[in-house]
Amino acid sequence: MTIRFLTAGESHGKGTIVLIEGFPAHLPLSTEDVNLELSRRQKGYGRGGRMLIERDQVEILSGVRKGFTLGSPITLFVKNKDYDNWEKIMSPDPSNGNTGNPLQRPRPGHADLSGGLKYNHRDLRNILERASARETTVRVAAGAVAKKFLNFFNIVVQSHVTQLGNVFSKNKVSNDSKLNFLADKSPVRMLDRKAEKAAMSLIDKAKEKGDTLGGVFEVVILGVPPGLGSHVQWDRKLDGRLAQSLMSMQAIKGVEIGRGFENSSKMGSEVHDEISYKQGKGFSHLTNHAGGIEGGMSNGENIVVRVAKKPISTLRRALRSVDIETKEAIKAAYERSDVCALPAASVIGEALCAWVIADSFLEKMGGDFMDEIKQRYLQYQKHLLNY
Ligand code: EPS
Repeated sequence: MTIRFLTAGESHGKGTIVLIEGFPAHLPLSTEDVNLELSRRQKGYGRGGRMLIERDQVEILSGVRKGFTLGSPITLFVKNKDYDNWEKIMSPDPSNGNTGNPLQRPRPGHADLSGGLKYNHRDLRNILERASARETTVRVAAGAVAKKFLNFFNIVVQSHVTQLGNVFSKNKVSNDSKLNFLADKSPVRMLDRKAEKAAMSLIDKAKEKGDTLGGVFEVVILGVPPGLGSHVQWDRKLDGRLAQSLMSMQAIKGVEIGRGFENSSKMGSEVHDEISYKQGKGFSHLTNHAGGIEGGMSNGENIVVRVAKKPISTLRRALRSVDIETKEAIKAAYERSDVCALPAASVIGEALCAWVIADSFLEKMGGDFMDEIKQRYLQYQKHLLNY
């Protein structure tokens, strides 16, 4: 690991913050670069009342001077506008109002009960505030920095939704550099217009019923050189690192690289990507069923990762639960929620993948400032052609 980040913040607290460490110097970086990604995360059909309140904007607190990174830790802060409505309940200062009614009815599928048991909290708000997907705001901010870095080396991270509930997008995308341009135009990040319409009407139906939806999104990364990650040790494998990062996103229950699950029912001869060579271009594969990763290393093809998100666990038509104080069977708590946040998850997935690729790229190339890294990358590209 050459770069790392930590986030902090509660969903209805003052804001969320990310501390980024190890990023090289002389990378051009502006608040606009980050805000662009933050606004992409806020879009999507099926969001609830909260997104009408928030207008996420980053404040760069450290590590950037006059538009360039310094090589020192970068801190990015995003204010929660909703804090104004929650200040009394969430304030760190005990003399500034009381905590409101304790939340005692854990939601099935959320962190409420497990967290309450683990940390011995009797007000489950103390768990849900941090478990909330609001935290992904600053993961996307960190991802925006990684994306800016990768763009320097013509590595582009994009995504689209392939399935929402039981609606499947028929578009097969692997190497379209306009993928994000097209997906950004769709309220559900789908490229198949028929499926998009069906998905939106499914969201309407779920909303009417007080229910929620999940689905699958796909991240496609173009321009990754072979040799990122390593076969030699378990925690250096690129597929493992991508899966860990994506699985750490709220509500994610499945990750596959390439056609991971589909391939498992096929013969080896149908699955493995045959190798070819062209003078002046080097090695490549005739297909990309492996999703650009073999032996824990990028193989030079596009990296394709699919991610399954479960339906949101806060339901207006609440599910059965138990009051943690009275032990009575009772319906779970409900304040407000999104019906579907899959399009946002797709943008978050891009950010997480961008981070892992930037980390493994820096690990391979080394260097503390952009020109140094660029020189090393040029050298590596020469090596790949001469191999
Ligand atoms: C979330 C619950 C909702 C979502 C939130 C994640 O927030 P609230 O409880 O304030 O209505 O809107 O997502 C965001 C705030 C966001 O920025 O994405 C949850 O429980 O995970």
